[in-house]
Amino acid sequence: MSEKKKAAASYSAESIQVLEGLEAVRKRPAMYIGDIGVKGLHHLVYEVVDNSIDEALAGHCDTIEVRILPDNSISVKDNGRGIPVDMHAKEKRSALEVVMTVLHAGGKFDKDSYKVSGGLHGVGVSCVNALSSHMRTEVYRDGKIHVQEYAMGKPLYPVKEIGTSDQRGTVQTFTPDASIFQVHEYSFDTLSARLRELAYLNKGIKLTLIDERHKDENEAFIQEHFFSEQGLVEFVRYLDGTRQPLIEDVIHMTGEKQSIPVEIAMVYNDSFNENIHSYVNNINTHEGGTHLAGFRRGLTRTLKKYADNSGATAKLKFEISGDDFREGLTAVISVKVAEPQFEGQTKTKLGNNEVMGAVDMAVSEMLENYLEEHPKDAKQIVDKVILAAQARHAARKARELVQRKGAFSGGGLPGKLADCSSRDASACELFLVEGDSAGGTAKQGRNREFQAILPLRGKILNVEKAMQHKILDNEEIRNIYTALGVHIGTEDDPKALNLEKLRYHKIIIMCDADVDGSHIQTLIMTFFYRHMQALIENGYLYIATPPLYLVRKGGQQVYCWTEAEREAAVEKFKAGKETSVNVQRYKGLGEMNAEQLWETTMDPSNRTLRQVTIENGAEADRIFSMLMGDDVPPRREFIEKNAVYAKLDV
Ligand code: 0RA
Repeated sequence: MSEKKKAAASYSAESIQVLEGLEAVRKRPAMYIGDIGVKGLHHLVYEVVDNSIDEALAGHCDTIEVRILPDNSISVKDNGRGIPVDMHAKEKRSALEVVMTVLHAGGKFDKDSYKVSGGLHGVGVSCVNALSSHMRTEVYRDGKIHVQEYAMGKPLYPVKEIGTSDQRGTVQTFTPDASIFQVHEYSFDTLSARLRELAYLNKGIKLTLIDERHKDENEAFIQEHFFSEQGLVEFVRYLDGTRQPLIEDVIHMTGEKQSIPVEIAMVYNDSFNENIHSYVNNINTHEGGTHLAGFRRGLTRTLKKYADNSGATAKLKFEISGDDFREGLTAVISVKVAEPQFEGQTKTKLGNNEVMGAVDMAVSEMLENYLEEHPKDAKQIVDKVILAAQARHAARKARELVQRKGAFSGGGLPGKLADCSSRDASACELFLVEGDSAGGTAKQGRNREFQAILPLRGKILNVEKAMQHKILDNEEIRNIYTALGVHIGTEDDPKALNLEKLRYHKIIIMCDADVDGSHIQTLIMTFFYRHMQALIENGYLYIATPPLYLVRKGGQQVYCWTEAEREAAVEKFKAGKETSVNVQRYKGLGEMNAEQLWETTMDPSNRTLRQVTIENGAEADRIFSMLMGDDVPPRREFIEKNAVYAKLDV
């Protein structure tokens, strides 16, 4: 510490902390909440809800209600003990005011409670306050109601008593500062996916989401309730709802090793995918980490030992690999770590080394018991693992074939690829186009300097239902790999991607704006989601948005992307008169000529690309398995509800 800083610290640590809190957060919001876009906006809600979840985990609260108010303000109400409002001796102001205005002050009034929740960045409610143009906290405690309001984190008046009540709890209402955030509208689906996840991760808590912006046909606000009695067991059932289970029961394991609580629920299905979702202190660790590594180790070792002892592997001529034990596995792992170290690009990778051994030990012990007690399930699992190993063996041959064909050693790009001339991947775009005919139009319309075109024939393989070697047999999929320039993975890690070899940093799916096109778009997205997830996580995958209508009158014309735009264009052309306006509905890309396709859909200065992001891993997994699986009714329901080709921003 410098002399100057030391002096400042001894001068008055607290007051400096306050200044740092408010101003630093507003100056560099992204440092505290990740970003100032959609994610950051929603993160504010999670931060506030996390405080209520902590209160519930401490055993003092069982109901949390989140409201989206008509102006996109948020209100979070819980029935906990209420934030203390008494005077804080050292600070000479109310404890509530300290909690609301001092960075990281949240937990320090309650030394007994073991903080396990706490948002991704663990910044606390004062951070939300600093980033809100207005915030109001109401505390119901000891028969009284206290309130304080803030503007941009600064109290508007000292905490005051405004009445009496026999209720208990805290109500936090905040309006995100419109001058800080790039977006201002809350997504019901995003909030509901998170609350559902929280309900499963923390059984016994009643969570409600109410949207006061919209009413249903009975004039009631749209709302959804989330409550889980069995926690992770139900979570896994929900995730695997449209898959065919291999064993009847969900395997549930809870334990504590080295004071690290570990809970795991897992089930095997007849698919070929691995779906493991891991959480640390209720945070989804997308990038995995030591807890996941520990789980994999424990699972592999225990299943291998059981399979070897049962004699099932005696006749195999090759080793079973780790992946084989996870094919068709859906699992949720939840650990609670007192001082988590988050690493990785998006700070969602657990770094604490001690957690690896703890989870490994917990899994080994509990799974061994389970297998001994459930020999029928154990046999099903072992049979499946052996089948997976045999398929992997076959897949290796297919992979070697593809790699030998030279695609990965520099030459041999697919014949159907119309490549661009630039070799600067960061500037290059690859359009994956539905059908040869639209592919031809795109080739004519493109800027060949940086835009490459790969036409895809009809419906590409549904990877959700195909085994690995079938996937590599598929010509369209091989063409995608070779055009992109990435490897198919190694035997150790079949999904590993060598992104440094990627030839285009924008991969743009361009399909017809009709039901077939939406299906093809979803098939392609499923392929990327299951086999090239790193590419999505790096923000390289996009969807093109061709216009739905061309509205014409005389020499004038307007392209329209929505019904509202079409109506407005027709109105404008009519200008109150009874003249005829020509409206052309574009059903397919083929109805546009090269120039139109360029103008509306491909020209970077004019087009709209939708970036594919994974907002909620668990929800994305469920949606893909449902959309691409065998179970038709839920798929139809989802498509009807979401008009899937208009919006699938998973
Ligand atoms: C610290 C101490 C106590 C309550 C809370 C924090 C608390 C914080 C939040 C934030 C949202 N809802 C909350 N509910 C409670 C009270 C300690 C006591 O009464 O002894």
